[in-house]
Amino acid sequence: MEARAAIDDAALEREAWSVLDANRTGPATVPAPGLYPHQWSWDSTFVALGLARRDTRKAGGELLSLLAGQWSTGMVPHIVFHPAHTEAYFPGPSVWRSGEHPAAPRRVPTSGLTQPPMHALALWQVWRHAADRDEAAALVRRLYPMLVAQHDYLAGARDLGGGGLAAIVHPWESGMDDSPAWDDPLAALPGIRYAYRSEEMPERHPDGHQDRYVWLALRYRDSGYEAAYLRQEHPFAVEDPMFNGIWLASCEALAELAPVAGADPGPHLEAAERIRAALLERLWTGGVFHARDLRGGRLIPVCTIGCFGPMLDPRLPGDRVAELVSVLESARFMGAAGYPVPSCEIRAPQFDRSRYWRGPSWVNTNWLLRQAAVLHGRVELARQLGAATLRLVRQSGFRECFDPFDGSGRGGRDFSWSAALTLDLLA
Ligand code: 9WN
Repeated sequence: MEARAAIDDAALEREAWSVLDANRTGPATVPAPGLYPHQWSWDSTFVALGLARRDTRKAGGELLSLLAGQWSTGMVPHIVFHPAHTEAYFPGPSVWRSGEHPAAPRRVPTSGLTQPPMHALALWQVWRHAADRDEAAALVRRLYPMLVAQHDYLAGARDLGGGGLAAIVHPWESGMDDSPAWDDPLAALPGIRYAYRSEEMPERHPDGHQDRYVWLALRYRDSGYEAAYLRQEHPFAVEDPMFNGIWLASCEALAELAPVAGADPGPHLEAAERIRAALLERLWTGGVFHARDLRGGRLIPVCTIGCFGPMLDPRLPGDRVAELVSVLESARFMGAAGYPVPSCEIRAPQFDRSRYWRGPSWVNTNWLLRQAAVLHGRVELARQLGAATLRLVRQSGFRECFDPFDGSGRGGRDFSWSAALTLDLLA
């Protein structure tokens, strides 16, 4: 295990800035040099959140650059490709072929999938913390209609279950790609023999899921990225509590931002209420929220970090918050991890301390849970989550994720959201 000498707050802050500076290409920040050389959607929202207290212009630039990739359907793509490195990541623009789709932007190549709608939540933080109120108000006015279009897209094109929640149509859309929550829906896909020769497939997912990921993306692309195809045929459709919890929190954020943009907050509060009711009705069981597999017609049993997403709802009833917190603090998650919060419940057979979303702790999900704890007045929980996250980056640097037992780093180095959210935690 690698461990660094103790580092004080000022030095940690300087290191975080130098990672973010090195990862900037123009107005956009890439998640990690080499590994992810483009702009990723939820990564950029975490970068904007980290920049929010210190540099409104850069935070706004990050969001604007990402939203330059928004489709006319309102869909915000999960990757906006950097023109200089188009094929440096697989699957690149030649796979997605966004340029051939009438709804995609003409000059900005993008993927055809989306990611958790953190954007309004990020803009709300930028607005709250901005020193220059006029500059921040101008930014809100510019971004507000784009975010309304994003939310309308989710409500209109992604309510595949008809119950008021948005469905993800690919594991990449969850941001938690190889989470064990998607194992069963992926296993149920028809026999897949795909297209791309093995040497074209980076060995990022040694379990063979990469074949299924690419197959699913190509099925959707070949439908013409059609909403009707998603409703009627697409074989992967899951209501994820993290995605929907974030969406709900972003609806609340849009309600806060609406008056700044001269708009009525009412519709956003109504949307939040609809999502809240649907989450409780469709995903709540056994004291937590579980993802619902719409094609398999059942709740997915494994409990992951995603099960706590609806805690981001400021109006989640107190008894539900209490039940969620007791699972979170138990030996299933924080209680048995030296470096919380593991991305999968420790006692699950699928738990793997070293593989991405199958066990390691992540700075962004820790930050989201800390945010939720603050919202619900759980002061001690918020303190613990903040301290544990800073301990991880102090010990192992701004890694992509961390072993939940010994805190050693995993995945990419100099990872942007780990650096950016550290800035927020230090503020
Ligand atoms: C696919 C960029 C992204 C994050 C995701 C993370 C990982 C990509 C991959 O990297 O996903 O989108 O290649 O595995 O799981 O959360 O947005 O950092």
